[in-house]
Amino acid sequence: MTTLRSVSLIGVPTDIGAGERGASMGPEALRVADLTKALRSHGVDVVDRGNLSGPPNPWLPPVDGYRHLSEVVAWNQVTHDAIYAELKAGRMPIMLGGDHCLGIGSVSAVARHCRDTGKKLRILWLDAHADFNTSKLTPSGNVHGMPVACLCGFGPQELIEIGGQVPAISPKWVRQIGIRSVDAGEKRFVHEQDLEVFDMRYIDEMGMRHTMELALATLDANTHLHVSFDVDFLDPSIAPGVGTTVPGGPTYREAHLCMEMIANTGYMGSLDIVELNPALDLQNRTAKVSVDLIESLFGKSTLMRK
Ligand code: 5AB
Ligand code: MN
Ligand code: MN
Ligand code: MN
Repeated sequence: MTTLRSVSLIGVPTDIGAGERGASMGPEALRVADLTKALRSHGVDVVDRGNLSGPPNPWLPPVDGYRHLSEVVAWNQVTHDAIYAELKAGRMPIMLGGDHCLGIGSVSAVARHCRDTGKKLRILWLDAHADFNTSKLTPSGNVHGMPVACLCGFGPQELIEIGGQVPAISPKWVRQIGIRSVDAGEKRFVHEQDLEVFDMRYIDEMGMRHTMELALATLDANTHLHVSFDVDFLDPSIAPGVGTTVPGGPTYREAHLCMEMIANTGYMGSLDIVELNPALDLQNRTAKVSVDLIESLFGKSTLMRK
């Protein structure tokens, strides 16, 4: 396995792009659920860099299709800078969100690092939602519903240029898994841009194993694999602590297999854990299940595997 075994945890305590308050407490909930200890138990060298800081959430209505745009830009800028610095230092960044608008800063930093090093980028977007809205399409104005579109160059200039090149990524590099809630206009745009989506219908029919085989196909030793794990990917029965629950998500077993198959590639180079909302959780259950799944991402398995 070539997975980097030196990890830096970066907390980004904000809910600036969300439609519900509370994701700002996500980083601390993951720490309370003993993320560092869990990773160390798998031989990972872990440094917790603490939390980034940025503007408070003014909790205002959207303006021209975006809620809190200038604050969203500020948080994503510091996120980009921190993640880019870790990658440059040869460490694997794990971003502890925070809401999913932070995927803009995180993935644009990873894309920049891939340009620097001549690596191919593959992004796994584990989510109930496609996060492919624009200011014209969004039903909410919440930027956590827009990061994939922004990364592909569809969004406000100050947000799409954070990684230094527009677009930061191509839709061809993205595989979305677990999708089961896409808005009407967003749906058309997903098709127009030809995003590769393994929705729940696909997973129901073909199974998680086949889904992951396809999502992880054509990777090679020169690939940087980024995993953007929106905790609402999981079925709400095992992950109630999220602001935007959608029934009918992957079960505990399916999610485990998904993570194990990612681990087996050995190519994961960066990870986001986002949208965990402790204010809606039950005794930190969602943080605990997230830590459990992250352990699988780092190679936890019952038996030795060939
Ligand atoms: B998440 C919705 N599509 O745009 C919108 O949790 C929800 O990062 C977005 O995936 C959910 O407001 C964003 C209705
Ligand atoms: Mn999301
Ligand atoms: Mn989501
Ligand atoms: Mn959400």
